[in-house]
Amino acid sequence: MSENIVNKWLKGLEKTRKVAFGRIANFLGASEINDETWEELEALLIQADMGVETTLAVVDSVREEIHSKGLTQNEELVQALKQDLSDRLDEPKFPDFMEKPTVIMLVGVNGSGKTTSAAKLAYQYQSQGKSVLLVAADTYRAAAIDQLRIWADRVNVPMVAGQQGGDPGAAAYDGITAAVARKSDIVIIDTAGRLHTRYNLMEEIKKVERVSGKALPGAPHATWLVLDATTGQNALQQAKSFQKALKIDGVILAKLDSSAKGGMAFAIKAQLGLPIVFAGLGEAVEDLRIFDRKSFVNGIIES
Ligand SMILES: Nc1nc2c(ncn2[C@@H]2O[C@H](COP(=O)(O)OP(=O)(O)O)[C@@H](O)[C@H]2O)c(=O)[nH]1
Ligand SMILES: [Mg+2]
Repeated sequence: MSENIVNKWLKGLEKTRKVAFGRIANFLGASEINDETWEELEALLIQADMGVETTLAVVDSVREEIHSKGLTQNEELVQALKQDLSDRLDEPKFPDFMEKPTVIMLVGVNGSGKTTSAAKLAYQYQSQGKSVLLVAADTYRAAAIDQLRIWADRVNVPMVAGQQGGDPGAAAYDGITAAVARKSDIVIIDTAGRLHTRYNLMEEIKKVERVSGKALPGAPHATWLVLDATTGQNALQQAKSFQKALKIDGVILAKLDSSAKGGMAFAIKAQLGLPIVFAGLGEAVEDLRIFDRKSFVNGIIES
């Protein structure tokens, strides 16, 4: 992996490392391994928004590893912890699809990072030599359509937008139909995160999902939930309600660079059973990266 990418992860995870996990390396480096070590480790992992269940499992398994191997050096503890944490996350894999066009739908609450991530994804797939079409299905606010248009122009990708105030399902339908006609490889649908009070967000998004399948059987081929990493454990509650309504295939963890709560990555896997496909490590278009567990763990724990 190039030094540039390693640095991006280190920089992007600076807050999580400094506020939470960094202190783990510090106190491990300073003390003998004893009962207090485990209690302190437990407290720090919970503060890092890892979730209680995952924290207890991590502490138990690292303690077991240390005892069974008779490890006494703190450096060995750090390595055992890193290995355990890494094993709890999925192997990185660029999400490639066979279907043409492949329809990817992004969902999530308002402000989580959907529109920005849609543009960054367009950039990623385009960099892989794929032709991409962006669809603005957040039709409730003119500003939402304009925001995606600015990004589409910036990454030089065509965009299909619904009518402002129109039906988001119709926007998805038109977008997919246009992509079929243009022989695009990838369609990325940006959806709304908050709707006018008389609509129900989940019902509306379910409709976008259903209508996509009418435009192209099998679509959407992937539905990714965009979560704001700064919201920590709260994001998991949101995720559960999206999972109840839709078939979610993975998570885009946006704003990791603004967050000190990166520990939630472990809770996403453990509590939701979802892989993290991409991570947002900054605001620039190239700052969306495949979620790489090794870089992630090295980024949160200094050694
Ligand atoms: N630092 C940082 N900011 C992000 C990231 N992703 C999104 N944002 C910012 O979060 C805000 C909301 O993003 P937006 O895409 O409009 O969210 P949406 O309402 O879900 O569409 C914007 O100001 C984005 O620039 C990220 O990975 N890092
Ligand atoms: Mg948006």
